[in-house]
Parts: sequence; C-alpha cells; structure tokens
Amino acid sequence: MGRRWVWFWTAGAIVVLAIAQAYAASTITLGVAGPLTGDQGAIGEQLKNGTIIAVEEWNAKSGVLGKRIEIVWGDDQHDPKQAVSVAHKFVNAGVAGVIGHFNSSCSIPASTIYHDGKIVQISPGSTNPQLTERGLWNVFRTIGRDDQQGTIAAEFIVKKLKKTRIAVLHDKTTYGQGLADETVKTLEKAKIKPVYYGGITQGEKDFRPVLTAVKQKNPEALFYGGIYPEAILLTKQMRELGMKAIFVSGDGVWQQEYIDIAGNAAEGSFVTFTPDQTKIKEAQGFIKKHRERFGSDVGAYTTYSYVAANILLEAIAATKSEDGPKIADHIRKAKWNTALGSIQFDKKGDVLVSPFVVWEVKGGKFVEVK
Ligand code: ABU
Repeated sequence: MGRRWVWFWTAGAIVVLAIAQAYAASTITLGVAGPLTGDQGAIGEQLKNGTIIAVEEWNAKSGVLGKRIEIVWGDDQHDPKQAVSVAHKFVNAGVAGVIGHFNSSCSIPASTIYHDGKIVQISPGSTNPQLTERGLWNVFRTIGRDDQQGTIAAEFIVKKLKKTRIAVLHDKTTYGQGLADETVKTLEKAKIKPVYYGGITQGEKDFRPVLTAVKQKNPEALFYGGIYPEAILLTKQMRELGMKAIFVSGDGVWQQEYIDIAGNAAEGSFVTFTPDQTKIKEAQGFIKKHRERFGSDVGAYTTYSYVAANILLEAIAATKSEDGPKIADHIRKAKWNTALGSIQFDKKGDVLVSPFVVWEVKGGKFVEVK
C-alpha cells in the first residue's frame, strides 16, 4: 500500500472517530432492563412502552441537557445471571441511569453493579424488601413492597374470605418466596399455620404431583407467590384435579394473560395489586397517549415505568448533571408530580405511599374488591 493510501485511511479513521465522539456527546442513554422476551415478555413490553413514551416526549421538547435521549435495551429474561451481564453492559455503555429490572431476583444483584458504577436504578416492578434494605444510595422503586403486599393478602384470606386451612406455594425466587413468607408471617400472627408450604420450579409445566400433595391437606385457599406463567398452569391443573381451594396471589399475576389463558380456572381467584390506575386523574393523558401510540391499554407496570423514566430524566435536568450521586440525592429530596399522582421517596428509595388492594377475577377481567 502506497503512502497516499495510508494517509487516506488514517484520515478516514480520524473523521469516523470524530463523528462518533460528536454523536456520543450529543446523546444521553438510559438503560431499560427486564424480561423483554420469553415467558414474561408481556411484562417486558410494558416496561418498554412506558419508557418509549417518556423518552419520545422528552425528545420532542429537545431532550435533556440539550442532548437527544436514546434507550439501550437489556433483556435479562428474568435470569439473575443475565441481569448481571446486562448491568455490566450498561455500566460499560455509560448509561445515565437505569429503568429496571422487573424481577427482584434480577434487580437485587444488578443494583450492586450499578452502585459500583455510580448509576441510579429505578425499578418499576421489583417489590422484594431487600432491594432497598441494603443501604444502597442508587436504588429506587416506583412500586410498593412485599411486606405491605403480603400483609394485605393474608388479612384478606383470614378476615374477608374467613379461611383458616391455607396452603402456601411459591416459585423459589426472591419475589415469590419472599411474598409467600411475608404472607405466612401475617397468617401466623392470626395463629394460622399453613396446612402446606412448599416451592415449585419456574419453567416446569406439570405441577400435578405437588398439587396432589396439597390437595391431600384439604386447603380452603391456596396462596401462590410467583408470576403469571406458572399461575396459569397451577390454576388450570388445580381445577383438573378437582381442587376447589380459592387461588390467591400477588402483583406478579396481575396480567390479562393470566385470565385469557387460564380461562374459567382463573375465575374467582384473587390477586393483590395497586389500586385502579385508570381512575388516577394524573394518569389520563398517559393512558390516552399509550392507546394512540400502541393501540392497546396500559398494562400493570407500564405507568410505573413511564413514571420511573420521567423521574430519572427530570432529576438529570434539575441537577444539570449525569452524575449518579447528584441525581440520586435530588430524587430523594424532591416531591414528584407524576402520572401516578404525587410521589416522594424515603431515605431507602421506597415510595412513601404505595397502597395494595385486592382484585378478583370476575367475568374475564380483574375487578377491584371494595
Ligand atoms: N413484583 C412482582 C414481581 C417482580 C418481582 O418483584 O420480582
């Protein structure tokens, strides 16, 4: 290769590098992580849609700090190992903050990596108390916690349903077992010991052996700590086995897919989740925009993701900084007017107010129990 060609290629490389640097300087990236594909993909879609709308709105008013906002996606497929690898990818990409993860078993190990990388993380769906109980300055969530949720579930079973023979199953995950244990704690305060307590394995398809063992204990209600794909199979197989026990579960099951796929088997089951978002005055604009943009109604965690992304971007704008500790400090101190209403965070990163209520599956949809 002649000298002229060496100069040509060197100059070309310098121009490409300069363009890449200028582009990087004119953009700011947010990491969005969760089960974007796989059996919990419906929830991933909710995280995606909420953050896409938030980012599009900000970009329409010239981005943040004069930079265009871009999203880097991280599909953890609800696997803690993949979540850790997504977290490293985000740190290396220099994201200004993370919306995610969804599963507590992913959010918790990832949070340590974001902490070391000085990156703020706001989860729209992780409810296990341990996410915010480890004293990490960088961690927040826009949803409540399972110590609240488990109490509500147990009190509902005992006081409203008036059941005392209660079986408890969980999916052995941080969320599922954690929620089951919080529920058991409240049952025990009412002097009720579960007639059966045990775990199933996520991803398995045949729960008849464990359900047969549960059936022998003749429970009146079965509380399940876990996510909707397994809840669908559990309720269907319970009814196939002739079990009449009332199925009760937590927010991980508050998905239309649960009802659509489990069909009649889901009717009459109860699920704890937050109060009806469609009745929140501040949420109306977002709900309408979601329908226009995606042709569907918001799901369980869409608004929680939209709110998380807006809080992060507003904190970046207010502090005029991409510095994690400064952003976190501002998030903790400010009062946030959001699509979920007014939100404030405590020192740990939990929302000050986040009630859980009980929903019943009635006529093929979730109906809030009054
Ligand atoms: N809160 C529903 C399931 C997500 C999690 O906390 O693992």
